Amino acid sequence: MSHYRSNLRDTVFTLFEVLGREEVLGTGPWEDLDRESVEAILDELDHLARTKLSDSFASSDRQPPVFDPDTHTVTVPEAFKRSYRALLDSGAWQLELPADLGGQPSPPSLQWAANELLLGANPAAFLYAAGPKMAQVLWREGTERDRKLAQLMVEREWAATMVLTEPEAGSDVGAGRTKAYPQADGTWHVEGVKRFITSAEHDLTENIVHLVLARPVGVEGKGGPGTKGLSLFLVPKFHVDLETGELGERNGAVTTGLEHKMGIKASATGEVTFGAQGTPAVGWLLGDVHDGIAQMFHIIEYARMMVGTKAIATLSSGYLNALAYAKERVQGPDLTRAADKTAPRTTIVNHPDVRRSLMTQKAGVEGMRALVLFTASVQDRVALAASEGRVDDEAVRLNDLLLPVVKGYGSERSWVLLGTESLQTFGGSGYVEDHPLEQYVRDAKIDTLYEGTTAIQGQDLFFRKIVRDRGRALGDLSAQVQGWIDGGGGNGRLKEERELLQTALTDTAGIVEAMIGNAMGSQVPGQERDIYLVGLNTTRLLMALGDVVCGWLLLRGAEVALARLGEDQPAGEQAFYEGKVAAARWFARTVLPRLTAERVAAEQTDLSVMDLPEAAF
Ligand code: ST9
Ligand code: FAD
Repeated sequence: MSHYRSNLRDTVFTLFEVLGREEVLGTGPWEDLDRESVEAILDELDHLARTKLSDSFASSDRQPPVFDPDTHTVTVPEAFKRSYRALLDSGAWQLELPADLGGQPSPPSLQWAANELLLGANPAAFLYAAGPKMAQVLWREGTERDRKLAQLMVEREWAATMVLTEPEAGSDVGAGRTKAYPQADGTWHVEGVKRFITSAEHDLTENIVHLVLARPVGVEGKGGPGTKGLSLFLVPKFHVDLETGELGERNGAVTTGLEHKMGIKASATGEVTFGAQGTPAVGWLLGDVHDGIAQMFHIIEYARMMVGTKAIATLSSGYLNALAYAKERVQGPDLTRAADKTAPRTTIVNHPDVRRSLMTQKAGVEGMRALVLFTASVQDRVALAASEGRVDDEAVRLNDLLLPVVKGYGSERSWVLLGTESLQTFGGSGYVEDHPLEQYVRDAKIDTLYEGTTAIQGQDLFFRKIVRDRGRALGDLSAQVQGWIDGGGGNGRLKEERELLQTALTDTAGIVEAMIGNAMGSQVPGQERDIYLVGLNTTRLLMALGDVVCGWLLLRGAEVALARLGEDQPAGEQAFYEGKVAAARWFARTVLPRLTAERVAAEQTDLSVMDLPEAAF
């Protein structure tokens, strides 16, 4: 049986009953899609996820890809290759590509609903399959030459990597030292060592295109310090005849080591040396413009959404595995008969503490699924406007605001819930390889780290998405939440929850207010260190905002579910809607009240921890 347990019913509920996605189907670039066809696509991918795609999940963890240091090659296990093939053959990646690049355009809300299934079933396969999608960046940002490469990447299913990190440049990408030297023929020679590169080397595809950030040398006004001095170079593993697609000599971009990781072992993470093996690493400048960090951020934005979705997908399967186990595992008497040594033993799902844990998992994951799909629905607006030659500025800003929440909050909450609740539900059995939980916990830890750690997401949220945006997107989001609170839906049955959400919204606004006050205070000469007060609270704000958005979306779902509960329907549907209401109430009553304490902590933050000598830690 597959390790992967999906929850398509909740996805469909969120897409259509809560977020009204029919609105965008059958319109503009998506005129061929309707609810029925979208559900059929999801059904098919769900089947793939629970069969061929997930088949190699555990085996490729136990026998991961092997690196040969003599040939600098990586061999991927055969079972994994079959899963990868099935993923590509499904054509799921085409949903994300424009028609002129061989895609079958679809709304981002459908794409992310589909991606949850694929990422939950086999995240490493999804990562290797990034090539055709990354080709989009070449297609959008590139010259005719780059566009030819993009077409080859799609037609020939070449893989691609995003190459930023160096030993001295992790979060601080601008500290990168890799250089690029211009050549007389218009190409560049890239020189340097990059590390931690996902899909750096493997035998799944005939070619790999590396998208590399490096500092151009000898070009006036370019190549200065920091991220703005970086340019983006396309460096293929094998040289390519762009007219015929024929592969030439091996290029000088060579994998010189493979990491031995805690999790996601099927995904090969390598050190890549550019130009140090006697062969130059020849590349060319994307779009012939020196705009590297902005170009790379097109990929990073996608990848941050992807990492948050991956984390949540894993938690969802973790919860459903835990739920199934809790319904079968018999242990101990019912608490009401604890003193009676002859009392019958009960399944653990009947113990209050197990119920607390299961409902905490259910509410957490369903709230975060709604967060992902709500963000994707904002991306629907962005894409729809773009297809009409417009920019929906409000949607762009809101999406920008939500991305660090999806990535930062999504990964943190998912990993903690996976470990403290989903695995815990299994007792000692969760710790051994008989169940997927121990692998889930190892595999999901990376999500709080790559594509910018949680600290980076918190800073991005406050400094870039709130302060630099002058609070516009946050104001818009708050107004949407407030609008729902004031709307009074739910027929009086969500009154207490509305009040709890109101308090949580006010408390989160209080945290923002305290931080803005500190940021402004730091502008006063002599008070520069007040900016530390902000830095001490950026992660707190990230998590608080995530809680508010999830609470709001869960309650919107509960409002819909309450209306449906009055209708005549099959028992399974009745139970589903009851579960939606219960999860929303649980989240409102047990999670949201904590934000009052977070606000107090934010308001009471002082500089004492910054004044403390290092030796005192
Ligand atoms: C990694 C990969 O970890 C792990 C998984 C592998 C996944 C592979 C497969 C992925 C699938 C890909 C499919 C592709 C599909 C693509 C479809 C696309 C169509 N938003 O604040 P400043 C820019 S990889 C947008 O001064 P610092 C902006 O241009 C490693 N742009 O930064 C800005 O200029 P301006 C991941 C942003 O202080 C400029 O940067 N590593 C944003 O110089 C400078 O901004 C990391 O993520 C943003 N949020 O540098 C590094 N932020 O201001 C984490 C910045 O004029 N570190 N820009 O607009 C950071 O993010 C740092 O904050 C820093 C700081 C490097 C940006
Ligand atoms: P550091 O930046 O050294 O951070 C260490 C700690 O300090 C973290 O807790 C961090 O939050 C904190 N910190 C650092 N700076 C600040 C600050 N200014 N304020 C507050 N806290 C801070 N990179 C690629 O380019 N391409 C890839 O494909 C890729 N894949 C990866 C796959 C794996 C399995 C791994 C482990 C990493 C991968 N990375 C990749 C690199 C990844 O993006 C970085 O590891 C990540 O950005 C963090 O950098 P770092 O590891 O150097 O940590």
